[in-house]
Amino acid sequence: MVTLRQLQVIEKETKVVRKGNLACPGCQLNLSLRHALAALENKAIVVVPACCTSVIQGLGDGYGLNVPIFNCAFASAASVASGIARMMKRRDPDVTVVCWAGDGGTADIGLATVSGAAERDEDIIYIMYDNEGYQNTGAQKSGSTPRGAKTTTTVSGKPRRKKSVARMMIANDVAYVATATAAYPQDLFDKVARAAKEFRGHFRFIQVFSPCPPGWDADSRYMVELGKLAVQTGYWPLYEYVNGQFILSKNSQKFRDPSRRKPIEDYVTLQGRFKNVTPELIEGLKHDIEDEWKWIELMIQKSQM
Ligand SMILES: Cc1ncc(C[n+]2csc(CCOP(=O)(O)OP(=O)(O)O)c2C)c(N)n1
Ligand code: SF4
Ligand SMILES: [Mg+2]
Repeated sequence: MVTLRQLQVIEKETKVVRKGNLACPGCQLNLSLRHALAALENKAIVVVPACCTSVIQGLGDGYGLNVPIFNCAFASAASVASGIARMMKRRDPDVTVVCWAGDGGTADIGLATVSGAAERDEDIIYIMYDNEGYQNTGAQKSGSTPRGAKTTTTVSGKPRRKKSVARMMIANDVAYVATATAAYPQDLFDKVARAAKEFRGHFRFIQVFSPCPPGWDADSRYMVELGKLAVQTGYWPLYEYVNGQFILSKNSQKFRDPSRRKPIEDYVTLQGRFKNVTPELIEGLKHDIEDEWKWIELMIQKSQM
């Protein structure tokens, strides 16, 4: 695993994400971008549909990100990235083509093209940063919003569970699938580096949990803590799916034992989006976490067969 010191040096050298860009204070998408793109050694082309990243990148020639960026319409992102990857294979095969899209752009609006690119095994890394809502347009619900969370379109709390795109990708049996979060930067960096180096030539999917202060009605000072609590409560398990094998990541291993998980209340009480929602919804959220871990146990068992 990369050390924190090494990561700091790499980020300083690559300078992929510039300081003073347009991200809100505490934005974990901004940190996710920094740690993930640093792993690509300035050899990436990034395809970005409409989302907060297209604001962070800046206007005109861009000043927030130091990478070539192609902005495209929402639903086309994975197709556009596929086309660029096929062209780059001839022109400069060292370049990694990344599709960097939000959860709304991935779980909902762009799902058809993501699914198509996965099935065709296109040579791209698809990174879905997951801030659990359409945050750029004022915190509407997305398919990836969790049960219980209030958004401007679910004012009493979302009544249904979060859609898992990572699980859909595993069901598609793509070469590399992982979950990550900026709160564990070394793990995030290593997963992107691994996807880029070991699985070049194939479709790779990484879902990066990215807390968002305004969208979650939470204080920016708690953002890294929320990323850690998401892992420590079992809400956001970190894993990889590699060549058909499911691997629970080091930072999530001890939470296989439910008694070692922190209570979900520690996580939800730091966020206004879960305030004053019914106890049934919070119970439902706990049930969703248990259900996710039952699936993880099945995946581990299957991998050991
Ligand atoms: C086809 C289309 N529909 C709607 C919009 C308006 N729009 C721009 S950004 C955005 C939110 C995107 O949400 P997500 O993909 O989760 O990214 P986030 O804003 O959370 O970073 C929406 C709905 C658009 N630009 N194009
Ligand atoms: S709205 Fe959320 S995701 Fe978007 S820039 Fe602000 S903190 Fe980041
Ligand atoms: Mg979003």
